[in-house]
Amino acid sequence: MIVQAPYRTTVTVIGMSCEHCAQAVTDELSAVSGVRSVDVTVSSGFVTITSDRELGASEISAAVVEAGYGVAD
Ligand SMILES: [Cu+2]
Repeated sequence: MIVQAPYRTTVTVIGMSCEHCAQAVTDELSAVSGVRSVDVTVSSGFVTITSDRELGASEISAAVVEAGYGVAD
């Protein structure tokens, strides 16, 4: 068995204004394979994703867009 420390990725999401937005982003990112948990701060837009594997910028962006928001460069 290989035990690996989880990866943590932080992105800034644009356009969230309330807890419903945060939930939508959390739900979409949680559906990405390997994602363990998602922590969203609506006021700053900071989203920290904890995952079992290294996540690609494009798949994170795709999930955020699917939720209806965008990722800051
Ligand atoms: Cu909202």
